[in-house]
Amino acid sequence: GLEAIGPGAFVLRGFALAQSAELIAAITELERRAPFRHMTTPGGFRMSVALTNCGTLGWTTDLQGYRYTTLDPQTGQPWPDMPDAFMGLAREAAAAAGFSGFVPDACLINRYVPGARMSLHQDKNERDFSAPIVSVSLGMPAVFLFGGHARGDKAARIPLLHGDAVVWGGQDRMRYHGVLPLKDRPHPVLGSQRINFTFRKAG
Ligand code: MD3
Ligand code: FE
Repeated sequence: GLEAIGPGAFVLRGFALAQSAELIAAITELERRAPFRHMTTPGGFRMSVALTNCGTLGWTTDLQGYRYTTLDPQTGQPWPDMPDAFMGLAREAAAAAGFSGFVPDACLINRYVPGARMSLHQDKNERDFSAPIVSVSLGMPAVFLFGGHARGDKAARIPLLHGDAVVWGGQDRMRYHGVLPLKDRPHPVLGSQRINFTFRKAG
């Protein structure tokens, strides 16, 4: 089912369920080469979410700002290649929501533990805002905040569960969004964590 949450934003419930075991196995391999780490925001705060990346470009933050890099600043090595299965899943989700031809070059992987959150923000470090963004959630449930085009606009609360995919494009691409602090509702496979994949065309 395709659930519209905005004119260009769609939840695809359970879209990634059939591939969840494969995704989880791939993370184990990816984090060997690019471990999850807590980055620092330009304002000097440690993010409660731990992250890593795969694909040509990886999203990073430090005191100097937010940006995409081809090298992992922690290892000096290129970010791991994006597995074909990730690319396929992102392309299929985008196409199902009406965005055919999506070719992501960046996959940010966020890891939340109980209490971790993401405050309201816009994604604006990408070169081309005409491409959609695809996100896939695994593990513990989260409450996603879907706001408007101003930080103070009222935000809708959207539960995101293991296996759900969301596609955001068009006039919804620049909306403020965030994630409420995670509750501890352990998942049978992933335990007390939530993993979120965010696929973007960044370059
Ligand atoms: C809605 N991550 O890493 S992904 C992020 O669940 C981020 O980890 C969240 O926001 C997470 O930047 C949500 C989904 C997402 C990404 C981009 C959006 C939602 C969006 C752009 C516009 C509106
Ligand atoms: Fe975001």
